[in-house]
Amino acid sequence: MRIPKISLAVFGLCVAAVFISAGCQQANENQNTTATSSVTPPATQNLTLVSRPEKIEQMMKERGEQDQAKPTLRIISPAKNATINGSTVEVKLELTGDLKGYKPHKDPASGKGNHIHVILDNQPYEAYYELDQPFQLLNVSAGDHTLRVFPSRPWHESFKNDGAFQMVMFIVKGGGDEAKPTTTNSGEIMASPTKSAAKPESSKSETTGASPTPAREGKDFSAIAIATMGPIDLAKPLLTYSRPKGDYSGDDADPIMLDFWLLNVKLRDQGGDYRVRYTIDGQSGFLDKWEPIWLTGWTSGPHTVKLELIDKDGNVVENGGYNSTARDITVTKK
Ligand SMILES: [Cu+2]
Repeated sequence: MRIPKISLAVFGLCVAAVFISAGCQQANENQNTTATSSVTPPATQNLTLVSRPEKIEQMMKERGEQDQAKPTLRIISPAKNATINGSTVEVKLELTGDLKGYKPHKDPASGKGNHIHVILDNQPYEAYYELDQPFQLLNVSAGDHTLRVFPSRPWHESFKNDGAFQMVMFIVKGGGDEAKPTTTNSGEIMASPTKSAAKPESSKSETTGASPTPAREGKDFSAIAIATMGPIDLAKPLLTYSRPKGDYSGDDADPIMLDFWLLNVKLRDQGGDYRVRYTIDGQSGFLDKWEPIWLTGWTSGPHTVKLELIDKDGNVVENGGYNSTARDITVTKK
């Protein structure tokens, strides 16, 4: 079967690795590749790699130098290995480094702006926009936790310079009601109940502005995820899933960006052995460059996106279970 565009089925083949590693933006124009049948039934969805969207290129120009910034974060609270009594965890961050005008802030009119991605354990991130205002995690469950933070742009692409990413582990004594979700002080859900309870209704993510009710963001399989998670080894390779997450509609649904953070990892294009495997609705491809990709051609409805850090032997790199992360997203086409 001849197909004019790169399909997800093709991503699963080794040829995909060659042109993706060579730079997907340039290479995908003239690639006609023969797809063979696989175990998975043919997907009606035909995802194609596209270059950085023009509207983002335009935003970058308007932002001046700030996309060349090297923001560095420090987690002031919770302190490293802190023991917190009660279920409220205060998150305090200090942003320094070569900022070139980069400042987290949500524009009230557009609902967008620079922000920090804050990840509790291996849950989808929540956005922290105003660093001088409190950001609290409420109803955090008892036990060991990990907090990861890194600066992001209005279109959710992370800064990838040294020092941008920070992580601490902390312990909660006492803890909250495990039948209720962990939320931020503004009501966004950070983690679903670890004991079964009613699922909150899906709503808008911060992509589309302020949401009156907490966003679901695919956080309802956290009980399973937490059960299999171990401690992170800070010296070992670590992949942090960032995007996509939540609900996408209209212009935001085409294309959709995949983005992630790598710690202690060199991918192939930097002379390393590692690769990032992405699997969308069961169909896989490999990334050999640490940069976001944009995929177009999503069908309306729910999708599962998994990102995994893969070693030279093709295995997921073990680090507390954190190097294989799946998220449910929902796409609503116009
Ligand atoms: Cu974001």
